Amino acid sequence: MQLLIVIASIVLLTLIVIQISKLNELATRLKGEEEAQNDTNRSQGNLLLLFVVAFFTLFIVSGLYYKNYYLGFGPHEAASAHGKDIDWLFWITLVITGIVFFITQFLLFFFAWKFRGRKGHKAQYISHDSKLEIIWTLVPAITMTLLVIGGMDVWNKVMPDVEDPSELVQLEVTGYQFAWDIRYPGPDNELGNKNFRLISSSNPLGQDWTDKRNLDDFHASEIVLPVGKQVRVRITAKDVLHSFYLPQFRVKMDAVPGMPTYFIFTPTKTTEEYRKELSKYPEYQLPSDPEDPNSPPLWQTFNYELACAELCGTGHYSMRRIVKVVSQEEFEKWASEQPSFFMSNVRGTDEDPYKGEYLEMELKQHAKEYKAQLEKAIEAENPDDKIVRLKYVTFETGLAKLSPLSRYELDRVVETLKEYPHMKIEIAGHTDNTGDAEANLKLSQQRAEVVRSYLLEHGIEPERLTAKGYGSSRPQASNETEEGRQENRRTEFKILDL
Ligand SMILES: [Cu+2]
Repeated sequence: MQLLIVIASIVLLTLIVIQISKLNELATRLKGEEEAQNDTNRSQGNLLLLFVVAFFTLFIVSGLYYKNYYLGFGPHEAASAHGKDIDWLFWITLVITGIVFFITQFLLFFFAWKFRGRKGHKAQYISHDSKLEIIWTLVPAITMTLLVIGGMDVWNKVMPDVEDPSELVQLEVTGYQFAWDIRYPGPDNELGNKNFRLISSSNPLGQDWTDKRNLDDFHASEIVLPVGKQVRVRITAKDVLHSFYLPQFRVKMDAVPGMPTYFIFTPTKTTEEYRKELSKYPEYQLPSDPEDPNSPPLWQTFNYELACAELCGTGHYSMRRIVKVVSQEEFEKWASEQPSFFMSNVRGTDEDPYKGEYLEMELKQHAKEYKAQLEKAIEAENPDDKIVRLKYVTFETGLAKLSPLSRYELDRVVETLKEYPHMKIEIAGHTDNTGDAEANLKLSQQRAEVVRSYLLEHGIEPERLTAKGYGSSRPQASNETEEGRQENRRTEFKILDL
């Protein structure tokens, strides 16, 4: 239907033009050729003059009308440290080219009017003028040079050499059709190596798990940044060219497959501060949903955003992500809550190269748990609370044989007993209620003895250690569920004397 209307309009317009030209021909024949030509020239000249005046007026009026939507104006002052320099560069370029634009456009239309064809006026031709040539080559060349030098200066602020990248907040973004993968380096602040050959459905970025720096890296669904801190963004792509664009921070960089790029910037305004600034302008008091007058105003729903500035395919529009700028404390809290990709997706699977051994961060975590229990047990008044559970001491199924990884936890006990030379403990073995009670009792006694032997071998005096098996007589949880039974199969020690 729409196409039909367009075609019909074009046909009609053509007919009108043909009719008018026929009319003109008729008028010319009536009036005499020369006079008619003069009339046309005058009216055409006047129309051109009118056009340039209307054009400039609308140009200026619309510019003023929409000023609070522009980047670099009103509420949209740059939200990054270097952004002011970029805005300044834009402004100075706009002013210089703007002046030239106004003068040349005005003269173009003015001359068309002034030198229109008139009776008794003849055209003059200047075929060559070296002086003019020199002037219009030199002036733009000098202006361009000055602008480029200014631009280089700003460029160097966005691409500085950083000697110690660990001082920076780092993150990596990988563009693909049609989304971004966002990776943070985790507590070690170092991004681990990647290899495209390792990319799989369970390893979307191809992280090399043998590089230990990868183990604490986490993937995020949005970009969160602390205010006032230098941020270094590493930018890559998996398939085609994308472009990482953060308009409010005045940073934009192409994401090139196979060739990581980066930039550095410092956010200077939190999301909340930006919203507050917007709330001062009537344009942002309007409801965010035009259909619903009760929806929150635009300023309240504002978010910094990441867009892809490369037309990378049909789903290009969906490459939008929210960017949040928060205080340093909020950032640290958020970062500490993000689970490592390796630990939550790869640990314990066939792709885990550390299967059957503890990672350094796990050992740290286990030591922390042990220490917290020990402190509590030492301070406890009630003798029944003076118990430390040896969570990471395990046995082979049905046997009184320590699993190899148990030594870490047992070494902690050795250390404790050396630190408190008068401490006496009772090592207690417990089982769940599956199987024969008698056998359970025996097994738990044997297991407690095995732990005792380990401690003896490591130089602890025998009179400080007793071993006792309780079988299934002291469950800590219900024996109905697997989790409960697991909870009940345990080894602990009780502090008898300090
Ligand atoms: Cu894209």
